[in-house]
Amino acid sequence: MLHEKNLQQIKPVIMKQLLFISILLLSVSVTTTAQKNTNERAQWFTESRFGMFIHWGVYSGAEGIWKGEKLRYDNDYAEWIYYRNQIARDEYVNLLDRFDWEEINPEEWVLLAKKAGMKYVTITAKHHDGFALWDSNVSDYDVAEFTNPKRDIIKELSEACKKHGLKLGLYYSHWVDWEHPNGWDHTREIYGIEAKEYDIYWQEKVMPQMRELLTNYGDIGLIWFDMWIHHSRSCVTKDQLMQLKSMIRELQPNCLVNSRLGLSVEEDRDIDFQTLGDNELGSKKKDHPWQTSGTVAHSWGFHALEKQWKSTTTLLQALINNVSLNGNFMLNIGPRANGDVPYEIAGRLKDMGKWLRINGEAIYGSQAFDLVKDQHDWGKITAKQDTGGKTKLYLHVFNWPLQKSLPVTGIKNKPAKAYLLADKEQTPIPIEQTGIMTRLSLPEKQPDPFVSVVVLEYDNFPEVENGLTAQTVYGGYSLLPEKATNSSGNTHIEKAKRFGSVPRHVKVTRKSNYQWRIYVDEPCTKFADVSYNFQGKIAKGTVTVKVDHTVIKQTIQPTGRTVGEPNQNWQIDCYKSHRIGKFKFPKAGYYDISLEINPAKNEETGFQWLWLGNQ
Ligand code: FHN
Repeated sequence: MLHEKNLQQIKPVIMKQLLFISILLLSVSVTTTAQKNTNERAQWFTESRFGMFIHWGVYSGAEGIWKGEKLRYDNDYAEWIYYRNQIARDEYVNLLDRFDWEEINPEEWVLLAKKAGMKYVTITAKHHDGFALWDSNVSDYDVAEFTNPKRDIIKELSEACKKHGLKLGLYYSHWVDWEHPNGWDHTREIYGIEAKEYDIYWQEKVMPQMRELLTNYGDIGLIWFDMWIHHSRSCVTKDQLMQLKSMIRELQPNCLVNSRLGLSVEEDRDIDFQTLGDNELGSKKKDHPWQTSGTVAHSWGFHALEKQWKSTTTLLQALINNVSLNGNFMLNIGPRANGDVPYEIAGRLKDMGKWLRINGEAIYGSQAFDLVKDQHDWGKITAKQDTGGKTKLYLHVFNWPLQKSLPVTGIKNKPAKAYLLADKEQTPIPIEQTGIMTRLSLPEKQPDPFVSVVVLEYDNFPEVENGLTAQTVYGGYSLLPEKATNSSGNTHIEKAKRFGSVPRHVKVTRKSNYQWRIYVDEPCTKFADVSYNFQGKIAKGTVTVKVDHTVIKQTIQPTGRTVGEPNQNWQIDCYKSHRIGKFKFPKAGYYDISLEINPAKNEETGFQWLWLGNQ
């Protein structure tokens, strides 16, 4: 995406697009270093990459339990307790008696965000329960009404953000509101609501409350709406959304708006960033800004019975994954009713901050590189390019290779320099460049307990060769049907089933061919194994592997069945690896590998993968 040569080729197209976009949007600009399709006002957002989400409100006092009963519904979103446990409006606010107002200090959350290396903070100004965390003149269902002296959490947080140099984001539940008599409550799926009734809620609560938030709290970095379905499937009309968006643009022209307003980035280019599903990490590179909001455990609001804590490594890998695909990560804290952030969350955030203090260069302002996602089995790559074209690639090594040799497949240029980002001396890491294989001899010890980062420096943007299956860290090639550059016959990939006990595969019912391209950096011999499932009783049909002029053909063998889950009568078709034979790769270079599966008539073979390995 940063490729200079590509940029030259597509310049006329880009110019046309630029003209079109700038007519549509006065604020759009594209530079060689910035992510494409990013509104000018969203530059800070893509630079920042890492933010804090705060779910805190009346529900924090319930801690996932109401009158001794655990939250109903296993998704365990503690902030849904009002709706799930069918609590009465006026009884719900009694939970505020549990709040320790002496202790509650939003500045602490901002300080934690700063320690964690986060650049913005987004708080639930109003969640689905309809309760406002600010002093609202629109509704008395607000924090000021229930505190003495009156508190205004949004004001306190906005001042703290300003003081410590973080951007402020406000979550506002516009679609769902369980408190207002005309708001959307999912029970209305049964009993319905007239459009004009719903508009009363919209005009008398949403619009004036949003006006308050946009007027009284200084610069707002972003408004985070939370309609997780497209507006066409909801009771909210496009006109209502446009009315709201226009007010934001009028009152705070620099404020970002996310796609959960109910409009996708594709349909309305004025939407600043796409919000993926809860905890849904990126799976492909996108040129517009996007973000995953994620939790450290499962619930967003504090839940006393929470058990599923993700490790710091998992959270860091989530952040890195997203940045490697041009995305952001906003990680949630669910403070308690005294403002405390649970240790399991605060501890992990501080660890992430420590990692970012050393490796932040590979995250902030970094973006996706040109190689396809999941090219390498050892980790992810992020990239940075300065205006002169000098480029740094950051190799985030998730698994430090035991044999200390790291293969990077697909880059034609030899880096000018390689070193560990954690190493202030920048001690050179030996590099061997053969064709499009960059091989690094890593130091014995992994420098970081979570994720170690190796920097590759190039004088110009490196030239990339895509379409290859990369060498795995232990020297083999995992040739999966989805990585084939060419295929014919049956190509549809069946998803893994039964919790992965039935792996991803292609159902082959007629003659089918798959082709891959690999690069071998030294002469070698590799064994070829094919994993398939065949439920016939006798050997029938053929599998043929071809490398250059060597062809090996084999009859398809029955693979039988196996037990997926012991003692549960759970039996599945067995996928077994079959050794096909040995292939020689006499010199360094590209090789095309092809596989033909020719099943017997009316008999199906499930093809999983072809493996070329050393043993
Ligand atoms: O229902 C909410 C949920 O409580 C939480 O706020 C999350 C955060 O992304 N959004 C909704 C579900 O997607």
